[in-house]
Amino acid sequence: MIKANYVWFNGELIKFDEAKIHMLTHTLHYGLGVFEGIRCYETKKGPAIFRNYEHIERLFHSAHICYMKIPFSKEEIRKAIHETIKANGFRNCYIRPIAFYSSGAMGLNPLNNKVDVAIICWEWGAYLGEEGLNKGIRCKVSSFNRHHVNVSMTKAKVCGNYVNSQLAKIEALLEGYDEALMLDVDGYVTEGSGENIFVVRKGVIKTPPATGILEGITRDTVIRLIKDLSLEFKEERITRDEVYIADEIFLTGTAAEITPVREVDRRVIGDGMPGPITKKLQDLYFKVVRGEIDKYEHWLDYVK
Ligand code: PPE
Repeated sequence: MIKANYVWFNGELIKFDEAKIHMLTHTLHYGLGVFEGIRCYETKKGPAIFRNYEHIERLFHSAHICYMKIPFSKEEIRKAIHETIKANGFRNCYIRPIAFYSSGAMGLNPLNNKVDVAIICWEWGAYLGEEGLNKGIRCKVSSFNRHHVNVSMTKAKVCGNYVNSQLAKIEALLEGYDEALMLDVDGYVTEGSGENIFVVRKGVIKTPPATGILEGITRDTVIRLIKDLSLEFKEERITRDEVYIADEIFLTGTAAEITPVREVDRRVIGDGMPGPITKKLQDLYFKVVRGEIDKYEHWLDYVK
């Protein structure tokens, strides 16, 4: 059970146990809500929110794509995130801002309903398990395709988009895997149910272009780190068979951080253990988010 003391709701902090919404909440029925997932890490200068500005920017872009007007400014949301973390006394936590249509009219036009905004924080450990983070996870290519770019808006982090992710995730889990890999409608590799994907082959690191996937902020961070390390990098379409013969694979996401993949569809990847490039990027990523490298300190928003 997730536990916190306070959540932020429409401009004020309210007790976690008293944070309740109406049964006719429009987004509950139809899924047009937008959200973010952000992490705050303990650093030597206190807790810091990683790439908070970029996450808030994406929240507003998601809303814009969905014709939704968030009734707060970006700066108000940023301050609210700080307040929520402080009110709960968290040092390391996951932050979930969500904007959704509240009750009013039912039916498929949400525009006359009020937009509610909530920010919930909780302590969330390794998304795909400690063991997964250290030793790698097992993935299954999903029987569900990722969204066609003109069916769902994949650059928007929309609640309803996650039905597709959940079907893939459930299928993978029921079949004994840890995570799903999703192909687009043309059969190219896109992303995991809640993570972007990188493959390493013959020393070259590749990730699919940001069409038809969520433009991950961790993906962007990792690309920056790859470039700063002068490693060879390409953004290009990846096929399913290329995944099978990759030397290394890893998934990236705010929740998943950098999680190695050791097996896909019963094909062992590389030596079946996290490879050297994956480990190097993972170590560096954890140093960056914990404020251990000055060069990347500009990505931290210290909780004040
Ligand atoms: N693709 C998808 C579909 C996705 O949901 C995420 C984040 C990413 C890529 C990576 O994006 P970013 O976090 O900006 O690097 N998934 C979030 C939801 C996890 C959940 O289960 O809830 C997350 O990692 O916060």
